[in-house]
Amino acid sequence: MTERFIDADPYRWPFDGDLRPDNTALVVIDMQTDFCGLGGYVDKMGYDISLTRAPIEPIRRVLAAMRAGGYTIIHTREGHRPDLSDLPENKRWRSRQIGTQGIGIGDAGPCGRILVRGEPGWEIIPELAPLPGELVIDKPGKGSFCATDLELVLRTRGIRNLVLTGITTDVCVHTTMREANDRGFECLILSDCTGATDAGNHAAALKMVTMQGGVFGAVSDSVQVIAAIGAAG
Ligand code: C5J
Repeated sequence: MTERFIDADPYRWPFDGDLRPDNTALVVIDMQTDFCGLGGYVDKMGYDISLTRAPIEPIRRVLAAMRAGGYTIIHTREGHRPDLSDLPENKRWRSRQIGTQGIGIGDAGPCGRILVRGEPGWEIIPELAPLPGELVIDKPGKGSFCATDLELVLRTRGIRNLVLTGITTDVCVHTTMREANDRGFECLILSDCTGATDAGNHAAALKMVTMQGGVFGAVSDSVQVIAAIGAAG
């Protein structure tokens, strides 16, 4: 095996240098209007969407490079069935406590019903739209493995390494990274390809990964990934 590594903290990733297009996937988490667009859920809660928009351009570059390299690309979307049968009552209640009073997940907002499948706000932003044939995982929760077929898809394709990008660093990206790590996947999170609703939470979430020799994997960025696998677009 020819070893290939990406410079990362706290170790060169992946741990054994077994980085190939057929065992590695790029996961782009929840780059939906509801999390980074004007009038979407994060905007409606009163958070600064420039923080969740910051990763768009770096993700676009990594996406282009990994598409060109023949890597598997996986997009995720957080959202609920229109009848809200998969929306836990406590999740809905909590979402109504912040921002425009009384309006939360499942309710009508400027981008349609918040985090409801098929609504404009739930769509992936056009800049990062999936190409035909790319995998899209719809998930009702924060983690990408809970109540989805993501693990089955990864095991079926022989994918072992996951490069994690998207929003938000401290919520859906971190939950997914932890779920993946516990299932034995080798994970890399990219600092400039992720963003949170709070800059301190973003930094803390990245730091957590680096503890204990890389307790959930390793941290790198778009420049290092593109340097290791080759640029495109
Ligand atoms: C949140 C997400 N923050 N995609 N969702 O509710 O991180």
